[in-house]
Amino acid sequence: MLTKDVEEMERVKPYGLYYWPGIQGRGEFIRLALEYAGVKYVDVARQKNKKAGQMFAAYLSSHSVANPPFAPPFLEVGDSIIGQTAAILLFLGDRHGLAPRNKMKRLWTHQIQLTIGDCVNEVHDTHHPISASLYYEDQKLHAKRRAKIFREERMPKFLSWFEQILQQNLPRDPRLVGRSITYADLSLFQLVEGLRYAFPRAMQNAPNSYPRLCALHQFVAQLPRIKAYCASDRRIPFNEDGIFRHYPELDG
Ligand SMILES: N[C@@H](CCC(=O)N[C@@H](CS)C(=O)NCC(=O)O)C(=O)O
Repeated sequence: MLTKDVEEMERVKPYGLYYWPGIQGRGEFIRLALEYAGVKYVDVARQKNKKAGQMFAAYLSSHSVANPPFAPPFLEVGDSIIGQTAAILLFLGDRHGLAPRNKMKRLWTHQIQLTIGDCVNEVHDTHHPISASLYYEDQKLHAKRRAKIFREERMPKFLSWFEQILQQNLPRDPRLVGRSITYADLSLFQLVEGLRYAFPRAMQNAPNSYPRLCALHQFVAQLPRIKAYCASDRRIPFNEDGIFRHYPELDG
């Protein structure tokens, strides 16, 4: 699609974000980017009208939709639909100054986002290690085992990598790529928020172990638009239906 076409569509209708209405989940990475960019959007499934729910279902099941998304979140841009969190952010980053102009740096930002997504998948699997279609109660034993390995091996591996790339980019300012804020910084903020909610004990020592990561979290939390968003009722509180769930038995 030509940039001019996208601009024209945005003028006519705001972005439509499609995501489950009761949780932050993966939709939150998109909400944070839209909120920080100050872009108009409709959180479609949270609108109190029947049509919104019907449209959500239609996009996921209709054979008449071109490029149908496999799963939410997906973003409606004019007559087009973009699925996959990292692809949506790639699009928004380019369109709203949330990514570097340099092609290789844009690709690097995308790689970081994909790695954040990998970590999010592993967080999800701590409470649903066998299948997302089974209740947590039916996979509690495996969840305990999986969560221990996540807390002790995987989480430190991911967080050390983020700490290292923050140090390599700018030793003083907490930014992942270049000097300006990118969507990856916003997403990393959300990952830290989620990990602190889900694993407060395991994250207790994070400020000592990952000082740059925690500085980035603090820095993003203080950005006026993010601060205002987090204090608003547009921000859904963490809960035990989402990806980041606090089950004390999984926190060691
Ligand atoms: N890789 C996709 C994952 C999408 C995904 O797993 N979405 C969840 C909600 S967070 C879902 O509803 N999945 C339904 C399914 O996989 O059948 C992304 O990052 O957007």
